[in-house]
Amino acid sequence: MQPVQQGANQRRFSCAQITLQPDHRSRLQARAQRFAEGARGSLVGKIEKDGTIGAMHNQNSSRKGAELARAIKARGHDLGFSAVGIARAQIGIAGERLRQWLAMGCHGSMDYMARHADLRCNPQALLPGTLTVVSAALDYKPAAADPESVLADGTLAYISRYALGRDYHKTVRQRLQKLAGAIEELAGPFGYRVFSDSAPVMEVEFARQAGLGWRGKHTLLLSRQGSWRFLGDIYTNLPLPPDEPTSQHCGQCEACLTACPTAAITAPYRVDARRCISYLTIEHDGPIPEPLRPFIGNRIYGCDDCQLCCPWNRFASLGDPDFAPRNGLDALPLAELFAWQEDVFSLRLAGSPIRRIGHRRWLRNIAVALGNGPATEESRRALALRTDYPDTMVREHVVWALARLEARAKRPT
Ligand code: B12
Ligand code: SF4
Ligand code: SF4
Repeated sequence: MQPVQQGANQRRFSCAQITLQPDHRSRLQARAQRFAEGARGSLVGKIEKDGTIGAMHNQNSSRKGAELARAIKARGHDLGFSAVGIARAQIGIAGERLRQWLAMGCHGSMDYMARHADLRCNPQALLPGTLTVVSAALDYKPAAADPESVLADGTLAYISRYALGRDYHKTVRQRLQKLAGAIEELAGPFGYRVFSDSAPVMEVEFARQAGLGWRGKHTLLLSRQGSWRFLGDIYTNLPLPPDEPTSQHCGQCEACLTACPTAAITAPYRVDARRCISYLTIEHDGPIPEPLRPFIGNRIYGCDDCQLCCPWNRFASLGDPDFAPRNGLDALPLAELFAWQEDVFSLRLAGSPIRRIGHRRWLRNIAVALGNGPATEESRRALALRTDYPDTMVREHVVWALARLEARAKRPT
């Protein structure tokens, strides 16, 4: 959900390496290999000339690799990750599918998805020497107001479950950094970099390959413990043995396709971001297309409908306490949130992922939700106070919302 950011939390591989020439790259790969071999005796892994990863050779190395992998998973669980698995740093057919998705324009205005497609498809281009991906999941289901009740009350704001508490980018990466530290204790110095929605990495695909779950028809990673999980990865030069992917358990179910308010899941395993409320309210910077506005309801930041309806989420556990709702964000009146001035917005949402969208998109989204809600005096008054707001886009949404409320008020009951 984020444009590329080069994190500072990498060791031994510097950001500059991303643009290195091939001869430098091969020297680095050789160095990465020496790290891996030196640190763990006879463990061996090899990047072939075409970028594919060679198999590990001797039995001794397989046994040591398996022991290390087990220890990494145990440390991951100690750190609060609900699942940790290992994948080879190769994305396979997912690369082709990503390109098809881009060719269809499904990324909308998320230019970074197209710009960094090559890096996303090729872990070794993002971080030379990468052999293995340690994929981890952190649960976020919060103890919050009942989502269905909030969605059904047009005077309240619905905020995605994932955004009610602390910004997960920070939590997940900090946790992965600790896991990397634990791996260093186990294996000695090694090359790595941690990511969680912070760079062009195919996080769902690696989680799937690493056996953390299967891909739901809504495209998210799904497991027997549901999908309320953030994902993160450690790219590493350690040649660890990959896990087996799990089998698919969506069966004949298509509940998420039916539940999606804007029909954004245009086929199983395909989300057209241009129609997705998550994209429209978070990623997209311009006006929200008018035909889609009525379907947004009171969702002012992201959307959970394709997960709320998923039968597997009945088995989800409560998530990490970092993601517990802050400032009552799970059920606040729209009119109250719409009245926040920019300084209040910044203050109340410090440390929240919501702050990333800025005050302007916040007002745009709430205007749409007020326009979709009941035509109360309170909502009309709240909108009327913003009719001379300096930003044209916000004003246009306010005018649209007032017209909707006017039309609704006139309609015979
Ligand atoms: C771009 C993006 C978005 C975009 C596009 C979503 C999308 N489905 O592509 C938008 C803004 C819409 C979005 C929304 C959300 N996102 Co988002 N998003 C990302 C991001 C940055 C990249 C995803 C990506 O690569 N998309 C490109 C397309 C091509 O990939 P894809 O849809 O997954 O398509 C693949 C498959 O469908 C497959 N495929 C195609 N055909 C077929 C056929 C078969 C048979 C099979 C098996 C597979 C298959 O091929 C494609 C390539 O592998 C990731 C973080 C990351 N770096 O990976 C987070 C991420 C996927 N998002 C996440 C979350 C939480 C969400 C939301 C739930 C947030 C919210 N509540 O509002 C929604 C859910 C919407 C949805 N149903 O996807 C989490 C998901 C965690 C999980 N359990 O999987 C991630 C992993 C972030 C994180 N670090 O935790 N997101
Ligand atoms: S997040 Fe909402 S709009 Fe996007 S695909 Fe899921 S249900 Fe549809
Ligand atoms: S709602 Fe059904 S089809 Fe969609 S992800 Fe869940 S189990 Fe799969």
